[in-house]
Amino acid sequence: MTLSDGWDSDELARAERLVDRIGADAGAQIVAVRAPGRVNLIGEHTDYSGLPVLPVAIDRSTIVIAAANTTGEIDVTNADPAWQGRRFAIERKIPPYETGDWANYVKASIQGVIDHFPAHALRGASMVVDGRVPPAAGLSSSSALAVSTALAFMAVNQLELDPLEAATMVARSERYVGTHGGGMDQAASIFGRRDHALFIEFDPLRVRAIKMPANAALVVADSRQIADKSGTVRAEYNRRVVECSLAARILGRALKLDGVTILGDVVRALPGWNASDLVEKLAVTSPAQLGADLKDAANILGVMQNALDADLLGQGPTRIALDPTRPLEVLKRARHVLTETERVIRAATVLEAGRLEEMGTLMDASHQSLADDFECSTHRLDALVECARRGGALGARLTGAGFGGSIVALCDVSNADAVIESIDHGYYAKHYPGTTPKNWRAVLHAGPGASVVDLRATA
Ligand code: NG1
Repeated sequence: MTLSDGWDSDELARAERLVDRIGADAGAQIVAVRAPGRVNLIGEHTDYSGLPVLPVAIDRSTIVIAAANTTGEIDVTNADPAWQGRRFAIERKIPPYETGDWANYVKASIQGVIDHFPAHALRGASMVVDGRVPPAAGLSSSSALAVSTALAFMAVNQLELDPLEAATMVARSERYVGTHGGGMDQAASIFGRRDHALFIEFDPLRVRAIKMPANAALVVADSRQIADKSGTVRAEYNRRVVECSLAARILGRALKLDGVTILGDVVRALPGWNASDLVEKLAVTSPAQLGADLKDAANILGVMQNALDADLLGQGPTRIALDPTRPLEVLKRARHVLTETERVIRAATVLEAGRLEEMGTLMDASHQSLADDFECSTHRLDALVECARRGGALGARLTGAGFGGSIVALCDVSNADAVIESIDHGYYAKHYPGTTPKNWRAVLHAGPGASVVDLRATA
C-alpha cells in the first residue's frame, strides 16, 4: 500500500530505538509503521449508523516495527513494560485473550488480515509496539494500535491494499474485541493529513480533507475519568448501536423503504431529508422507549422476536448482552444521530470557509445533544467543557465515545493559553490538587496519516 510519508525525526528515532528489541536475524528486513490517534471535531456516534464524521488525525502516534519470523506466530512486545508481551499462533480463527487484554487489538488486526487474504499462507512476525496515544482518553489509541499492527503484518507478508480497503478491513476487524464500532477511527488514522480535518462518509467510505483555518487551535483535555471500552462502557456503547438500528428499522418500515438496518440507509434513500421530519415520523410511529426483550419492537416491525434478536444482537462471543431492566431509548438516540448529521454537514462547510465562531456553536450544540439525548456525557466532561468555554473557547464538546475520556475545544490560536489556564484552574486544580496537569491537556495539531517504511531492507 502506498501511503504518504509522515515520519518526523523524533518518530524515526523512536523506531530505531526499538530495533534491538525485535530479535530479528542480522540482515532480515525490518519494517516500521506509524499510525496516529485522532480527535473528533464533530460527528459523534454517527459512524456506526453509516453517517458522516469530521475528525483530525493527531500528532501522537503508535509505532510498530516488525520482521518476519519462522515460527508461524505473532510475537509482540510492548515498549511500555506495563503491558506484557504476548505470543500467539496464526490460525484461521484466533481465540481472543481475556476481555481487556491490550493484545486483543493485535489479535483483531491479524484476524482481519487473515480474513481478508484467506488464500495466502501468512508468515509469522515479531513486533515491537511503542504507543504514544494516551489510552482510554477518547483519542483512539486502540485504532492506532490496530492500524499499525495490521499494516506491519501486511508489509512483512508483502501484501498491499488500497487505503480505502485497508481502513474498511481494520474497522471490521476491531469488532473482534466486542465493540460494534463504526469506521471513523481507522479511516482517520489512515487518511490523516497535516493541517487538515477529514470529512469522512461511509457506505461507501469516502474521505475529503478540509484545511484547518490558520487561526484555529484545538485544545484537548483529558478528564482522567477512564472510558474503559472493555467493561461497562462497551455495554453502553453496544446498547446505543442497537437503539440506533432499531430506530432506523422502524423508520424504514414507516417510510416503506426496503432493507433498512442503519439510519444512514434512511438518509441515503431520502435526498431531501431533514432531522425534524424524521424524528417526528418516528415519534408518531413508535413509543419513545421500547422493552429490552425486543417484543414490542418485533410487533412494530412485523417480524419474529427471535429473528430480530439474532439480527440485532448477533451470536457467538461478540453477541451484545442488553441489560433487561432498562428500556431502549429509540427516539432520543435517533434525534441525536439525525441532528448531529445535520451539524456535521454544516460544520464541513463553515470550517472550510474559516467561520470558526459558527463551528464553535455547532460543537456546543453537539455536546448538548450528546449529554441530553445520547446520554454519554458525565459530570466531569460537562465541567471540563464549561471551563474551556469560560476560558474563551469558541466551542467545546466531549470527543470520542464519551462516558469519560477527553474533550476538544476550538479556539483562536491567540486564546489557547487562556483556555488551558481556565481548564487547569477550574478542573485539574479542583479534582487533582497539587499535581501538574502538563500531560493531561495540550494543543494538538492535525497530523499525517499512517505510513510504512523499510527500516532495514533485506541484505
Ligand atoms: P473511541 O473514542 O475510540 O472509543 C468510539 C468508536 C468510534 C465512534 C466513537 C463515537 C471504536 C474503535 N471507536 O471511539 O467508531 O463510534 O466511539 O463517535 O469502536
